[in-house]
Amino acid sequence: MSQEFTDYVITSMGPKTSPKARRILSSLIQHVHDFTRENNITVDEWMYGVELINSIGQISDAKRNEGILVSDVIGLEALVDTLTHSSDTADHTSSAIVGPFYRDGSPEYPKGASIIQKDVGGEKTLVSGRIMDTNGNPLAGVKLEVWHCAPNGLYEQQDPDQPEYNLRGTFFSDDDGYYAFVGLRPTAYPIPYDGPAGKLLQIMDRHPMRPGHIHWRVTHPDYHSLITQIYDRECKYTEDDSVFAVKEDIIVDFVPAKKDLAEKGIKNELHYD
Ligand code: MBD
Ligand code: FE
Repeated sequence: MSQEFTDYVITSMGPKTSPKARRILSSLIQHVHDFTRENNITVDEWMYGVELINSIGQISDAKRNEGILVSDVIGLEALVDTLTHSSDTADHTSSAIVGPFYRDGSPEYPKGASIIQKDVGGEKTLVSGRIMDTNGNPLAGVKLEVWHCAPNGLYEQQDPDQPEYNLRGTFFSDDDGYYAFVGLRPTAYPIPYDGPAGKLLQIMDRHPMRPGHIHWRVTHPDYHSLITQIYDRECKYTEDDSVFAVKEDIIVDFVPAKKDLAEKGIKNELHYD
């Protein structure tokens, strides 16, 4: 069926459709029809796609957002993240994708506290720095939520052996904009690959590894928020991320901890403003 059929489908939308819905759905229908014609999609191939989409819904729950994961392995979340910020004028820390494992409501800790609720191995690391506006003025009372996975490659909600909200925390910057917390030096890990995202990776002959990373959500009622990640420069997957989310200015350098910290069992420090 030709473009005439596609136009007929698009113009079937009624007058109550909002302009935005009309624009986006027209474009979606156009692209999906073009894709289908270009690839001569058969009933069997279409059904394969339908089953893939259905399986994403089957496996997604609070522990596992497979819709995000499937987006991630085809670079869609990375593309949307970059597009969202493409017209930003102020010079700010780059954003990064939120990923499938954010949880609201992590415990609030005082400055410098540890988010490690249970020994799960790994190297203790002090992360500290200053939160500033885009003119370099320190910002007080900024809410900072951080989360990372355990060295076994699992976020707390995926792992029955970790306490609730392990390796997650909420902090507020102090009067001079400083924040600090103790976590683990993040390690490379495979994204879950036993579901539809894993199946796509397998079809594309790709590995599931992500570089060691810490997620950040930085918010304040009077400012634009920032969702980002940091990546360890020494991790080999920082050059080859399965979800295409690394940006140069959010690659960081962990340094060996100073003596007073080392005596308290802290191995590394990360200074990050
Ligand atoms: C993750 O931990 C992650 O951060 C992203 C973006 C995708 C999959 C797993
Ligand atoms: Fe992650």
